Amino acid sequence: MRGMAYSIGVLLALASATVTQGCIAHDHLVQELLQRMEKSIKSLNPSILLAMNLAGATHSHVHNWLLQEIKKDAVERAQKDMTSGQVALYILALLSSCQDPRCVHAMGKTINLIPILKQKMDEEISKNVITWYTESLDTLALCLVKEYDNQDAVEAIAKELLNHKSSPHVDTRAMAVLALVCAYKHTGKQDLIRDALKAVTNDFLDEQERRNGMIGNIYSMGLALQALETSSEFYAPRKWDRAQAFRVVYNHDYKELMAIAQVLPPLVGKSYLNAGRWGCTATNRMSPSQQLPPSPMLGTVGVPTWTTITVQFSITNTLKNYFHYSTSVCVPDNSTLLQVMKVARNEKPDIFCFKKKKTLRGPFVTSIHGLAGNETERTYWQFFSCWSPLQEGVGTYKPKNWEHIQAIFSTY
Ligand code: B12
Ligand SMILES: *[C@@H]1O[C@H](CO)[C@@H](O)[C@H](O)[C@H]1NC(C)=O
Ligand SMILES: *[C@@H]1O[C@H](CO)[C@@H](O)[C@H](O)[C@H]1NC(C)=O
Repeated sequence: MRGMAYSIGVLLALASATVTQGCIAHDHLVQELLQRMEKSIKSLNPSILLAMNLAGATHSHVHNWLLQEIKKDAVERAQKDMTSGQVALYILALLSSCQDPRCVHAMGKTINLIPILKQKMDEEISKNVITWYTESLDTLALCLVKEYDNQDAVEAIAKELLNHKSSPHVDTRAMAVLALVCAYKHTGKQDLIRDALKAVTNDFLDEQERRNGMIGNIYSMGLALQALETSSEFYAPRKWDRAQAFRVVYNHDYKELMAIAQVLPPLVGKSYLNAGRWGCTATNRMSPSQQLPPSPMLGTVGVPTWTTITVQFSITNTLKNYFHYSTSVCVPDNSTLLQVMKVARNEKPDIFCFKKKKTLRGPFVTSIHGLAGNETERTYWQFFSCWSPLQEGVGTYKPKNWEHIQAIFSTY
């Protein structure tokens, strides 16, 4: 492998005439690293799921398995056993998997990771046990889920970067750069953040020039590349010799899982900042066999490029005996909840069967999984988006991508 990695480095160092060849070699390296990661997964690791998603490797069994296990683990352990940094990584991993970290559902339980993260972060800050790396990672996760109410942390990170310009590790400063780049647009402290980002990124560029491409050590390169890739507006007009830095990475034969997981995203032009807004609809395309014929009512002329969304649907009855089932379905964007339920029924008829009746307001769901509401007993199927009751019926309500819809057998 070292030989291969070396020749890739040489290839990429060549002039633009060989760009195509370079790309092919580069793709091989990415594939090779992905395979290594998949083969050597021994324990649950959100960073690996995150890297796979950013690299677009979302179709393997390993990926699906990992996602399910990560969700289970989050539901079981986030509150009790995890540090704020771990919760933050789980949030990034889930976000990049097009899952809503506010509504993680596994094994019959649903949790919201955001308040858990905030609470743990506050606790660790007040006990002074938090590291700058963790505080930055937490801030990044909160920023990616659009929670901007932790300005104190943002400010503290920026000040730390300015006061101790080169003392924290490259990894720590790189993570801080990612957090601050995300926070920059949503803060009142733009001057402070700009100064901090300018200082750190210039410091990285200086070090790279001095050390022939190396910033920190070979294991900080992943995060350092991510940081420089996303912060060019803060070191402009200075230019980054990207090729020089990448050559260091190409010439190293990465073996450790975590090192691979951090270096893969920049190799595919991504950073952890892409965990949030990365094209979920693009990765969740329906397989041809699942596709519904285009509805003539939608009147789309050009067809087959509609986007799809993933909706989680679960049904729970705790009133009469007990049952709980959950599934994810892929439907065209703009589908109603009724369409979601029909896809779920098609895929698993014996579980997600349901009946409805026509009313003046539209379809009313009378029974699910063979269990019907009853006026004498004052029971009915109530619908929720996560834990908020829907304010519309299944015939008109249109779930969003990643939304978790629950039908819960309830009384009124
Ligand atoms: C009582 C009531 C219920 C009762 C009805 C049972 C009963 N035996 O009374 C129960 C608790 C079952 C119920 C359920 C729901 N309801 Co309701 N319900 C009402 C309420 C307060 C009065 C309806 C009524 O009695 N009208 C008088 C009778 C004589 O007229 P009716 O047409 O025969 O009424 C029937 C239908 O309205 C039907 N029904 C009741 N709710 C809904 C909702 C939908 C979407 C449909 C298609 C039918 C339906 O049940 C009524 C009795 O059989 C209305 C308020 C309102 N402004 O209308 C909300 C109302 C109709 N419900 C509403 C909603 C959202 C729901 C749910 C979807 C809530 C949820 N999160 O699950 C569920 C339906 C889920 C499903 N299984 O499909 C909304 C509908 C809004 C909209 N955009 O259309 C309303 C307007 C409340 C609101 N948000 O202000 N509801
Ligand atoms: C969504 O569906 C409604 C009908 O249910 C239609 O009127 C509307 O144009 C559709 N919007 C898009 C963006 O397809
Ligand atoms: C509703 O429940 C009552 C009392 O449990 C029962 O007698 C009745 O048959 C039920 N109605 C329907 C339609 O199932």
